Amino acid sequence: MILRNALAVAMVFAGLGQAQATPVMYGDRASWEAAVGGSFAFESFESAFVAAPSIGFPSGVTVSVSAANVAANVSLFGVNPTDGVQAIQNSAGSANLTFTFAFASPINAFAIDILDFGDIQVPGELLAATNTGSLLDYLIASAPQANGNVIFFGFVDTLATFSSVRIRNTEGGGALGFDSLAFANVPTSPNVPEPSTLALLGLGLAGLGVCRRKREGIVCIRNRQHTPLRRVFVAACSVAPVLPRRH
Ligand SMILES: [Ca+2]
Ligand SMILES: [Ca+2]
Repeated sequence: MILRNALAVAMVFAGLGQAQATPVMYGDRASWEAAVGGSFAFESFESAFVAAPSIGFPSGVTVSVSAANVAANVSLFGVNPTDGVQAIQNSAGSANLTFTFAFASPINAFAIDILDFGDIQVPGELLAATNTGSLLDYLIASAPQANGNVIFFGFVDTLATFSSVRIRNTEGGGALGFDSLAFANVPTSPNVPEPSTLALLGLGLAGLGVCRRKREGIVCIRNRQHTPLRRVFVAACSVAPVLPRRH
């Protein structure tokens, strides 16, 4: 019983660490390239290909789209390449048009130019997610935007790798294109170090002690000013009692 509660408290601490692990976002390509140390793979979508729902490119990325096909594009509806003479696009205009960029091996850094989002003058959002959940419907931009606009979207996940990125347009109309994809798996030093499993267990036992004292009415954490650490203890106490008991 004690061990179960301790593990439950440790899980609360582990969850807290993950909640703090938000990827670092970059507002421009130069900053992103500096962050990854100038070493990254690059995909300009210049290779010859036939429009299809899913297409593999020479850099190792596979691009899939939720409606109709990924198509090559040379300046169509304001979708203008930002590198070379070709971009990829879909102009089906379907609701929740979603592009997925999948990688042959895990990465932790991603950057791309998004072309011509949100120019049909209706409300909408451009949202991003990683397959690991480190990004979950992250808001890149809101519609409306001007015809032919280019939005840079780049981030580095400092705590975990991922193998795909999904970009979704809720606007429900218009074309959407991409060019100048850059990606890398770079060494990172987390901003918030995660405690080791053993340390988590120790903290869990400490949290359990507080819970027991609280139940006995000696100390009531809720009546005190809540520092961040106390809030974790309170969260742990609220989790521990719901575990099944061994009789
Ligand atoms: Ca290109
Ligand atoms: Ca357009």
